[in-house]
Amino acid sequence: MNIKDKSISELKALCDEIRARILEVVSQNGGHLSSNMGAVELIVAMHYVFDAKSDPFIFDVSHQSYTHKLLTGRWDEFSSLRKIDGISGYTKPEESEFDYFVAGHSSTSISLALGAAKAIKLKNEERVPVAFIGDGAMSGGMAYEALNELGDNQFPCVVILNDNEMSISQPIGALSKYLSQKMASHTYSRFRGAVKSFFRKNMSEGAQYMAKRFEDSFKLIMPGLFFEELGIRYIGPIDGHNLEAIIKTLKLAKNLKCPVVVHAQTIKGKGYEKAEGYEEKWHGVGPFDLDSGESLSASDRASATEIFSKTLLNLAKKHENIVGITAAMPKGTGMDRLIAEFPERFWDVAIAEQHGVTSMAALSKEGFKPYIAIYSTFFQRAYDQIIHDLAIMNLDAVLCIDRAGIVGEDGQTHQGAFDISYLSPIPNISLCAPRSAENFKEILEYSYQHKGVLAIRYPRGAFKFDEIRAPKIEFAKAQFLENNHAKISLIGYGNGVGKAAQVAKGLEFKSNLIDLVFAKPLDEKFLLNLAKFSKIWYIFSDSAKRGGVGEILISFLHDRGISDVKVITFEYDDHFIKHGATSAVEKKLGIDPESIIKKILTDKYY
Ligand SMILES: Cc1ncc(C[n+]2csc(CCOP(=O)(O)OP(=O)(O)O)c2C)c(N)n1
Repeated sequence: MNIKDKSISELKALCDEIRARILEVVSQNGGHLSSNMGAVELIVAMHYVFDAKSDPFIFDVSHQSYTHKLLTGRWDEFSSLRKIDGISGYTKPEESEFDYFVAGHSSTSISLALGAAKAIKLKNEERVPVAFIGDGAMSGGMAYEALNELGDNQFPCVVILNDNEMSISQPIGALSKYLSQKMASHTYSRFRGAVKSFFRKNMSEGAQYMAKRFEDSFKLIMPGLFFEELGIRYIGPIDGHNLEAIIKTLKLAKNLKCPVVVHAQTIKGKGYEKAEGYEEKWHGVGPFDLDSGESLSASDRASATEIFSKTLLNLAKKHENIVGITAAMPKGTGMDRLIAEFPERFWDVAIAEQHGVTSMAALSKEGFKPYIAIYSTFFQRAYDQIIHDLAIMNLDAVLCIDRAGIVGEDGQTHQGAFDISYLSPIPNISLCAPRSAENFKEILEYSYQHKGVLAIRYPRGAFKFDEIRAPKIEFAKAQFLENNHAKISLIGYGNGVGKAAQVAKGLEFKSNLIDLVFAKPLDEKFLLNLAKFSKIWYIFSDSAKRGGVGEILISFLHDRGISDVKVITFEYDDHFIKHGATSAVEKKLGIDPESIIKKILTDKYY
C-alpha cells in the first residue's frame, strides 16, 4: 500500500515495524543506531507529505536516513547494511533514485536544498526541496552560510530541524543552548502576555520604554526569532514523535512557498530503552546483543586513538602550554580524556573544523602548542585554514590525523585516503606516521619539540606492527627494521610498515624492511645510499597513489637523476573506495598481504 493512503494508526504501526527492522539489522551489522531510532516518525511524515520521487529529500550527514531507505524499496536488501557490495550507511544516488545526494560530511543539506530550489525556480517547476538536519549538524558553518542566503533570496524550501539535543556527544555552542530554551518559551509566552497587558493598562512614557526594553530582551529567549530575523519562517517546537502534529506542520510548511524551518524535538535512540539517555554510546555501534546491549566486537589490542589519547595526556601533564581541540569527535579522537582532565586547555569546538584550526593558530602565535585531532576525511574541510593560518605563518602545531587509510564500513565519504596528497605540497609542513603503538609514543614525544606544522597520520583501530621497544625518533630520519643488503626493499609508511612486514614473511627471498617514518622531508641521505644497492622498492602506505608515498619517492629519484631503481606502490588507485570491512575492501582492491605477495612473486622483478 502506498504510504499516502495509510491512516494515522497504520502509519504508527509502520513506524514500529521500521524500528524493529533497524534494531534487527544494526544489532547484527553495526551502524548509527540512536540517530535512526529517533528520526523514524519525522521521515515517515516527510514521505507522507512530500513526494519522494520529485521533491529533493536531502539528509544532512545522512547517517539517520535508514527509515528513508526502508521506505524506498530497500527493506530486504537492508540486511546487507554497511557490508561490502551491500546497502550504504549513507544516502547514495548510485544505490537508489530516491537518494538525492551523496552525504557523509556534515552541514551541507541547506546549501543543497537552496541550490535545488534555485534550479526548480529556473525550470519553472513546483517541487519543494526538504533538508533534514540535526541540531549537531547545525553547528557547522556551512549551515549558516546557506541560511544567510536563503533568508535573503526567499526560495521555497523546508528545513526540518531534528533537535535531539545531541551531536555525537554533548552538542557544543550557543545555538544549541538557544534551541534548548524552547521548553521555557511556552511559559515565557504566557508571562510575556501578562506583562504586556500590564504595560498597556499603565501606558505612561516610562512604561512604554520599559515595554520596549522588555520586548527586546525577550527576543533573546524565543527559539524561532533567530530564524525569523534571518527572513526564514519558523514553526515549532513540535513533538517529533507525534505523527499527527508532524504531518499537519509539514503540510503547512510545504504550502507556505517560502523558506521554513520546522523545529522538531526528538529523543535520540527512541524505542530501544538501552539507548535512550545513553545517546553517545549508541550513536555509532558495532554488532551487539539486542537483549543485553553488550558489544559483540570487542578487541583486545589498544587502538591508535587510545595510544594517542593516553600519550598526549601524559605530555599535557608535563608541558603546560599544550592545548588542543577536536571537532565534535571527543570520543572518536580520544580528546575526551584531555577535555575531562584539562577543560581549560582542551576544547570540543563542535562540527567546525575550519574554525577549530584557525582558532588554534592564534593560540600558537601566543606561545601555546596546539594538538588538533581530527579525522583525515574531516581535515579536508580545514585545508585553507591549514595553509593560510598555520603554514604561511609558520606556526608550531601538530595535526593529529586520525582514521588515516581505509576506514571500513563508513565508506567513500569517510576514507582517509587523501591527507598525504593534500598536505605534502604545502611548505612549512612536515609529515610523519607511526608504525606501532611504541613508535607512536616516540613520535608524540618528539612532536612537542618540533618547529612548524607537524602532521601525524594514524589508522582506525590497532596498528598492524607490533614491537616491544621502538628506537627514538629523529627529525626526517628513516629507520631500517631489517637490512639484508638485498636488491628488494619493502618500504612502509605508518600502518603500511605492518603490511610490508607481513608481506616480507610470505616472500621466498630476503628483502630489506624499511620504515620511512617521515614522508616529508625525506631522509635523502638514507634513500641515496639505499638506491646504491637496492634496485626494486615496493611501497606500502594506506593512502591514495596520486600524490602518495610512491609518487613522492619516484619524484625524489627522478630529481636526483636516479633511473635504475624501480618503484612499485601498493597504494589506492584513482577511484573512491566503497564501504565494507577493511580487510574485505583491501582484498577486493588487491592490496591485502596475500594478493600483494602473489603479485610480487608473479611479477618476478627480483
Ligand atoms: C564535517 C564533519 N565533521 C564531523 C562529522 C562526524 N559526525 C557525524 S554525525 C555527527 C553528529 C551529528 O549530530 P546531529 O546532526 O545532531 O545528528 P544526530 O545523530 O544527533 O541525529 C558528527 C559530528 C561529520 N560527519 N562531518
